Amino acid sequence: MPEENQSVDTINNIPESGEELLRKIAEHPCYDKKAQHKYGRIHLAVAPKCNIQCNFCVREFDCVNESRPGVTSKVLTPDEALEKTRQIVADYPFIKVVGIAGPGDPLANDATFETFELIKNEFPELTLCMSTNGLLLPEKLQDLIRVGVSTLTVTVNAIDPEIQAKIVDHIAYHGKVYRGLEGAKIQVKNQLEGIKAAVDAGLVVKVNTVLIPGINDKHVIEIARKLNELGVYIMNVMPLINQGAFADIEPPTAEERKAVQEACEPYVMQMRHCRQCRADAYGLLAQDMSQMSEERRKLIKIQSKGDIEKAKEVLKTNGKKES
Ligand code: CLF
Ligand code: SF4
Repeated sequence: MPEENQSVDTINNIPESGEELLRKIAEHPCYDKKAQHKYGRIHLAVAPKCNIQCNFCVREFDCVNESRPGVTSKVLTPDEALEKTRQIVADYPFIKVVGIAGPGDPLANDATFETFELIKNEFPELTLCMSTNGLLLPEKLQDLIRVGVSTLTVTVNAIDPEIQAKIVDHIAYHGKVYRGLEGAKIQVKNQLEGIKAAVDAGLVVKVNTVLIPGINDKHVIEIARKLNELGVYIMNVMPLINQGAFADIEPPTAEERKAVQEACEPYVMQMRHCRQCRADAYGLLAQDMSQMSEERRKLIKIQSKGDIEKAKEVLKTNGKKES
């Protein structure tokens, strides 16, 4: 079994490829393990509301399905998010991906679409990325395509509604609250339909699965088989961080998680370098600059600018040699 997920140049199952999509994947730090040391992402925390209640979620913190549990990101308006993007992309040109990953569910917040539209108009070359619990995916997919999202993460913790009902307490859907199995059936159906439609539309889909011992650990392999059928590009098996109603469940060990990833690998490529970022993280995955001192950030800024100057010099010299 390979130790780490493959890189874009060894993968052929890109749905609706094309040069532009290949470039986006090769520059996406979450989708291509080789890109993680070269390219960064900025997360814009514009989406505070959520429409479901996972049993491991404590609402005052960021969404646990994509972000690091136990941290709270400051919510921005779409205009503030655009301004932040302007500043950060100018200072750190290695940032190629703009993601919205919470603090709640991005599809449950109109600000998500407004923000993507602002970013797409000003920075058409950046990759737009989003993560969701998938409940609203079938009905919002066209809007996501319209605003230019090309890489999408859906959290799928179970495809069997009986298991899903143990993980999500209730959902709020079209003005009504559905509990237990009833809610789980709606969510699983929408997640799977939404993923299929997203893949068919040419988005590159990643699935996050929170590994919860005693609840879905034996079931994750069935999820992986289904993802293969649906054409999902990559799967990220994340360890449970026990909080909320699941505070008493022991999280999986590193070995247990590795064994699950190896069992899933034949069906869908595995992501093994996730950092469980904050909903307001930016920089390289291993170097969240939202948590750095001003001095350290300045140093990275100088280095990035220096790299650009050096690259320009090289290009000039090469040009002279050729002429
Ligand atoms: Fe952000 Fe997520 Fe897009 Fe990456 S993060 S929305 S796919 S740009 Fe990446 Fe962070 Fe892991 Fe997410 S390391 S938590 S997988
Ligand atoms: Fe919490 Fe995220 Fe689940 Fe919503 S989808 S309840 S924010 S973990």
